[in-house]
Amino acid sequence: MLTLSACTAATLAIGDRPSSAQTAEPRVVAVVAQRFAFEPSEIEATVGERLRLVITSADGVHGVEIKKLKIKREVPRGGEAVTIDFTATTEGRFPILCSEYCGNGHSDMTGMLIVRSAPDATR
Ligand SMILES: [Cu+2]
Repeated sequence: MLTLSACTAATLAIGDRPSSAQTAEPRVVAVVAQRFAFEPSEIEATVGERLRLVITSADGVHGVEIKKLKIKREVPRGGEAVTIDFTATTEGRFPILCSEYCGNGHSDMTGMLIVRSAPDATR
């Protein structure tokens, strides 16, 4: 009887330990779109990392487009958040564009997603 309860306790202790590596939530990056910039304008990630962009507009309608990742979403006026989940699978630099015409500076409204290779130390 004593042996059994000790064993159960040990099992529970291991089970309670969070396995952060496998069940990690995506890293949340809050992005504000406004005429005529994204803030932050650069988003850094490592290959394999899950990201959740939570994008709000500080003024009118904007859009978020990352062509190479086939991401294109409208960001409505009024501050309603648009959530985009994705995994950074490829190393490189991915331009972020505003996909909704928002005024004279629209074409200057760009950002950059920078995906770096994962350091060996984390493997
Ligand atoms: Cu815009």
